[in-house]
Amino acid sequence: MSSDKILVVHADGVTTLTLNRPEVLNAFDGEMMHGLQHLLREAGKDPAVRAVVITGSGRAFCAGQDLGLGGDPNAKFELKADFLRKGYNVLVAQIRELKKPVIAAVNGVAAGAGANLAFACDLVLAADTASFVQAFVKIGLIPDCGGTFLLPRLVGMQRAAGLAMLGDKLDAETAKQWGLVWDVVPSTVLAEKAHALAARMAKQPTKAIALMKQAFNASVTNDVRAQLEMEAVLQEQAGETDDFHEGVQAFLQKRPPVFRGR
Ligand code: T3D
Repeated sequence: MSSDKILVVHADGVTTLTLNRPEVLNAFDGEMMHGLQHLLREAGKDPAVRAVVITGSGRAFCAGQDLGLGGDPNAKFELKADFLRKGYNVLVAQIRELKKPVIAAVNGVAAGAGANLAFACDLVLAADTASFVQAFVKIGLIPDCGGTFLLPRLVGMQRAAGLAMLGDKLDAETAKQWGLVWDVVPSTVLAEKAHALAARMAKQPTKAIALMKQAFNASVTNDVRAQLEMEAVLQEQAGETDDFHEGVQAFLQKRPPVFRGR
């Protein structure tokens, strides 16, 4: 599937997916949604891809769902549960379960599902000009795209409630202080820094990173004993990888490891 609504670049083991509907601040229509799902599936299958970056073109990261489909300001927006089941729910599960790191490079405003798409990623790198808005309340909706799951876990219930129920814009620095963002960089160098971060992660032991994601995902419902047991099982799997062998050899030989993601 190819579409100019998502630009794709492969370099240094990194696939960069750029949401490309700048005229509507990269809001999702059906084609962009299914295109992103398809490209994430492809990235998952390709062993040469060891990290993924999601970013936006123009001045926004993503303004969530396209509210203007059809262009008729009087049109009634029909909203059914299946829309989320087949759309954002699939997307969030794909990102959380992708056996590779996913970095959101948030280049501007991230609103509604666009904000929660970023928070679903493993690391969020934000431009100093970026902002985050749980815009749902302004149109009578609840946070979706994983927002009601992710926000309380990332920032605690008070801040999650404030963000969701007031819908105010949060600037990038505050988002970092609150734990929503890994780092904030000048907007002029965001793309370069995001690529460097992803390229670094693409050289990490990819299978171990996949197992970390599995363990982190499970930790939100496991008790400590279940989580300890999971660590034992997953560590055995990590121990069976070539990269573990390489890591130990490199340590003993006092040289940097060369991980191949196997
Ligand atoms: O079934 C379901 O659909 C459920 C799924 C829901 C998921 C959701 O994401 S719901 C939330 C949807 N998103 C929003 O409510 C955000 C709407 N946008 C805004 O609040 C503001 O645009 C921003 C805060 C993001 C940015 O504000 P600002 O002042 O920087 O830009 P602007 O002037 O509002 O927008 C620029 C253009 O983008 C404008 O078009 P124009 O006038 O230049 O022709 C605006 O209409 C368009 N745009 C922005 N967001 C959307 C959009 N067009 C369609 N859909 C959008 N979401």
